[in-house]
Amino acid sequence: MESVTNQEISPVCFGMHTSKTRFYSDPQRGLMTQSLIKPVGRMFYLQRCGATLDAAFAGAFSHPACHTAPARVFGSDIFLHVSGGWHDAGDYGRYVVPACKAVADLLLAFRAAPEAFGDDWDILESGNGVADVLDEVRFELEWLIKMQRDDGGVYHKVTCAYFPDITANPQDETAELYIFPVSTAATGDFSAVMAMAAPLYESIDRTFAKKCLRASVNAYEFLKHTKPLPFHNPSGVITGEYGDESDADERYFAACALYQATGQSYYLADAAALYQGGRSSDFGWADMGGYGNAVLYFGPRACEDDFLAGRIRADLLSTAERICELTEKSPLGISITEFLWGSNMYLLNHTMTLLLANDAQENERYLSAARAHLAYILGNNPLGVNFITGAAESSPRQPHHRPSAAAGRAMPGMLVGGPNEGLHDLAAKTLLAGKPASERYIDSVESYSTNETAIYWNSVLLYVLARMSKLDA
Ligand code: G3I
Ligand code: 9MR
Ligand code: ZN
Repeated sequence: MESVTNQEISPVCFGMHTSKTRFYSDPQRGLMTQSLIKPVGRMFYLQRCGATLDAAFAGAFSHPACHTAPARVFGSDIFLHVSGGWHDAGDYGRYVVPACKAVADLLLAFRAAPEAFGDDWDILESGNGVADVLDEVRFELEWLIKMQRDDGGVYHKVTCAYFPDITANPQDETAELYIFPVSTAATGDFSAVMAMAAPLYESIDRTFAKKCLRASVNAYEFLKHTKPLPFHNPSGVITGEYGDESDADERYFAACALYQATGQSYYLADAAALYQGGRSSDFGWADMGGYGNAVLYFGPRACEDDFLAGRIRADLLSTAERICELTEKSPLGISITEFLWGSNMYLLNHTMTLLLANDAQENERYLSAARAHLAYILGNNPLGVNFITGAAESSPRQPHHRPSAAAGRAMPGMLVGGPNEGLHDLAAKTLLAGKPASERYIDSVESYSTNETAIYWNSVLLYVLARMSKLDA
């Protein structure tokens, strides 16, 4: 391993990043990781919807309150107030399922490495005595609560029917907003993250913590008497679908989180019945079983079902072993073998598994694979691209992200999706067809399937950065 000399490290937007991230020694790696936490965390603030983003905090990305009109419950004459939350990605949709993945990542990150999270992200709430990551998550939780019906079911998403022009600012998207039907995946995820949140906000605001727990239980009760309700876009609606044919993992996640929050054996029995073994160990927006495992196994409440805890542990360790084998065999030094839409997220989800496995049983092999994965994101990849905007000379400058396209500059601190072998957009089809899968990425505003950004990609990145900054400090 070569090391970067100090002369080779050039500060770009916010720190010591270089396209030569392929080679860096331990202290430099620690510093790099640390300096990325704030911009990557601030991205959530900059994605806020329904609130004025003041120039003092948001600079070029300031905007008046957007998407504040009441939204029509699809197919009805009922209008509801559901403002707030973060814009999902390069579009302005707000989708419950991926939002819950983002919240789960951020809450797990705070739980595992609270010292990595300051009250100094230069957001509206900075300096209020609460870690900014918790202020940010609360902003999302308040919106999520508005997406719940009185009967406990949670609407799948609120979006327009179409995407606006790529240079539309948030306040420019004024087409009618629709609230789409309740799905059981959204309801399960919602129940889970509300239960995760309740104990964390207990010492900050008891009333809010109680509200989260009530909302969680209400969603859970709805699930108990409701058969799977998968979501599909109605015809004529083209905004994100986030469809998921199986809600068993979301139900499991909710049972695990409610057991942690309440200690009631009723939820633990449900978790044991819903546990799906190795099939439920992932951390994708459609695969939330890994979060159930993490929440149940790592406490703080000890899992009273020793058998279940043992299976989760074995599952976690064997998944980590498999990830290590793939990493060690791979010419790219990473564990993913296919490059799907958002490949960078899949890679970081694996990194999260490695870090959790290391918590269950310390193993240098897991950490070394985790470091290799983060190094890939920071530039040690076939394209030599650092996939985080503003982080290095090689970072994306033309993300498929409307506020960036409107401002004429990339919002900093955003992880792009990365190589996608599927060639799902015209730029990719035209320019990348002859390339190997790992090089099917283009820094073009046109390429939504390789160069978009998303809250639930940033959230897992933030988890990894927070944990690695501690490990490499
Ligand atoms: O699950 C199948 C897998 O079984 C199969 O082997 C593989 C090969 O084709 O495809 C897998 O499905 C993929 C699916 O994601 C799950 O990974 C689809 O090909 C792929 O097209 C799909 O991409 C999703 C994309 O929306 C299009 O629906 C991305 O995961 C998702 O992150 C992305 O999300 C968009 C929102 O819709 C709108 N907002 C922006 C956001 C980010 O681009
Ligand atoms: O801009 C949209 C992006 O946010 C979505 O992730 C993507 C996939 O659903 O779709 C993008 O919108 C494109 C649409 O699907 C097809 N016409 C071109 C749009 C990009 O400007
Ligand atoms: Zn908005």
